[in-house]
Amino acid sequence: MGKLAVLSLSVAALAVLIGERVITLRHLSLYYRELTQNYLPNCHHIEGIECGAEDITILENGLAFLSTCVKHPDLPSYSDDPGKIYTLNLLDSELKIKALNIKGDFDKDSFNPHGISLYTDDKDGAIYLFVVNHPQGNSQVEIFRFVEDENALQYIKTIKHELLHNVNDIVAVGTESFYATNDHYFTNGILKFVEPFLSLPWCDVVYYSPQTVQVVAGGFLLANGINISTDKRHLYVADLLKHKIVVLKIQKNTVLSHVKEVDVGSLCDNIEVDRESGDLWLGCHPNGRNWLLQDPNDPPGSEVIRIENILSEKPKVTQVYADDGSVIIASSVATPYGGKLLIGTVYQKALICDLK
Ligand SMILES: [Ca+2]
Ligand SMILES: [Ca+2]
Repeated sequence: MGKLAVLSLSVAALAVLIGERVITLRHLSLYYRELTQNYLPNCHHIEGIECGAEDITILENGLAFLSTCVKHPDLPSYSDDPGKIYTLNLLDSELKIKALNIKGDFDKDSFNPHGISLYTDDKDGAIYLFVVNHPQGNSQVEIFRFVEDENALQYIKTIKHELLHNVNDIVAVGTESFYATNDHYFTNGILKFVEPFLSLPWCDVVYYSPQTVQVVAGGFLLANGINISTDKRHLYVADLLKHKIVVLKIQKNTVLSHVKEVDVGSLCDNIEVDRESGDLWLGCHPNGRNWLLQDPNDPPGSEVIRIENILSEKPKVTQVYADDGSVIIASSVATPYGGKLLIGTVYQKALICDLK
């Protein structure tokens, strides 16, 4: 075969590959999905949140913790300040955020908080906040103890490990142990782009304890939010690009079995679990086109999805809220408390609404 023929065949094969990839990626990113507004009553922005509250979680007593101002080179940033953790008392009608003062030998200037998880120690009632942190673009997990009467966090320790290379979210299961999602396999910038381009299902879930660190689940296209059932027997993992919530049964800390996957029809980010009903609440990105283009005149929208009876044969998946980005951009978490719904975003505002 002549050189020209080989070249022509190679170009044709590459064109077919790229064409196939473009079609697949448009499907995975919900590129053409149109959103119909679905509003809740009495929605207000939370005053003082202007650069995102990527993850939010709430204590039983109504005190919400907000992880704010995460920065990533591919995302808009509305502030040059380092990230902060705020509390918000949902039982207080003023709804004023308060920054948590961090005590101890901790570098606040490079704090870049992402996913968070609270853990209450049954032995002494101490409350721990686990925070995914990306100082200088790295990935590590910080453990703090919450000092309620000072509205402060006492820094305890930083956990770094080669398996915790692209951590997005965590769920704490002990005072020093947790499950974490990695949202990429590669750490190199170009390979990080190639990975979703080729739809490589290489993201995983890692279990960490001081004694054991290991990958306990894999095969995710983009593992994002993670949380645990109220009886602590099941893990829920959002595979954002598969539009699914994956349910895993915890046999032992390091042995998980795959139970099922529930379709959500959206690019879901963090997962919160209602401690009374066990329902899952998901902050989702309804359309990847707007997410990729980041056009200020047509910004990414927001969507909140609830899953009831996830372990039953017929889980009920309901869209609770949807907005085209005119009220709130790029929702990443939603969590209910006392008839209200608190919605956080990756890099913009936070919203509170009545659920009825
Ligand atoms: Ca979380
Ligand atoms: Ca997330």
